[in-house]
Amino acid sequence: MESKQKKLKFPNGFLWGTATSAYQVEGGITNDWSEWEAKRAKSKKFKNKKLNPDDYICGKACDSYNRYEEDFDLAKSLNTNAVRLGIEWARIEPKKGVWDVKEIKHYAQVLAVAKKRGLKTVVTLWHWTSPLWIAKAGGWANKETITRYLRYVDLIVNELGGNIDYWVTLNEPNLFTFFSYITGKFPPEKHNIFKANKVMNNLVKAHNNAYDKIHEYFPNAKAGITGLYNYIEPAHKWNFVELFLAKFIHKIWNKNMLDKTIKNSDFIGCNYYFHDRIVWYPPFKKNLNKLVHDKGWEIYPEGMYHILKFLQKYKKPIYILENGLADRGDKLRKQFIKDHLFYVHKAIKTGADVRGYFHWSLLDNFEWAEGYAPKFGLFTVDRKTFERKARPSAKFYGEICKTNSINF
Ligand code: GCO
Repeated sequence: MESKQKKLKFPNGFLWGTATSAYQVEGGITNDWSEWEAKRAKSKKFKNKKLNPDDYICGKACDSYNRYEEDFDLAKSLNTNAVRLGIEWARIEPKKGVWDVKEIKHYAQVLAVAKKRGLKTVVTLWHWTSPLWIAKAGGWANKETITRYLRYVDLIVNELGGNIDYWVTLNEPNLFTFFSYITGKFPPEKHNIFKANKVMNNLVKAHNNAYDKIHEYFPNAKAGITGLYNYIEPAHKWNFVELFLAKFIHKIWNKNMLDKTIKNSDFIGCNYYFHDRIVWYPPFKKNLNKLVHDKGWEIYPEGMYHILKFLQKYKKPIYILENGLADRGDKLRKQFIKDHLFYVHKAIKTGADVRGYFHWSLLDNFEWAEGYAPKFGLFTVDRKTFERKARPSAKFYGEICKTNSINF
């Protein structure tokens, strides 16, 4: 068997990293989500389910606000050369027009420490959460939020820009809009397609303007959005209704935002998690689910290849800024990483300009509405002591990063 193994090399200078977001790991943040979680925990529906509120309230998260040095050391121990992390707007501007100097200094320190460790920094400026005052004023449905966001971006550019290598203006605008304004799973729990459309348009404008702002100060900056790209296909290739539906959903989900922002993007950030096999009858998605992880999502590495081939058409460098799975027992993670990277490599070999892979996530963290149950981390985090421990797959990923290759 051994002798049949092939070494698949990645391009020189490929970025290997891990990804987190501010709210999911830092702890101690007051924003629209923290308020929503507190309210939800008191609701009848929640109480009836007899769930433990502590599992659904972000609270101290992984305490990365205080433990970022340790976290960068963990990232380094995996031989990564880059790290994706977030800045929390609610910390920087807790009240309208009031900049928190202490927090700005904090992030300056965080970024300086990452750079000192030799890590390229990929920084997300907005990862779904907003300061309370923004949410109270209507959030992203209010076009004023664009101006306010741009003021925040302006501040970050001025104060922290020197240590930001890659700018991610927005994380997954598509999923945010869908869950917050259509299905109502996320705050502000709206079900309004018109509002959703407005929100999407405002996010597009916010990105396009933020891009210009970043480049005003740093003409050579690399800025983009990271989107959630699903591999969408008809369940039966000969079924025209399914074919049409799959195309339609692909257009709305994967294409629309990209088409409106690609001119103002130095790269495409790609988060890949999902395969959607479309059937013509509701609920429209019917996957074969031969292999699923703890969250019940299908593991479909081949979809990575199809998505990268789709993104290739936009002729921009691509960075995979998220890919991962919930796997408490760490039974599937190694194979998951290896298989997905096989398809990343295949896409590169056939012309896709993929320049980096960031595994979601460095740590077990707060998985939004699902709380702390899903375990996405290469490292576990003790919920009481915050002690971090490597899962076996961490070492495996570390070898890949070290050798810039996978054995297949
Ligand atoms: C997303 C978010 C992350 C999630 C991760 C796992 O892609 O949904 O960017 O915050 O935690 O994807 O679901």
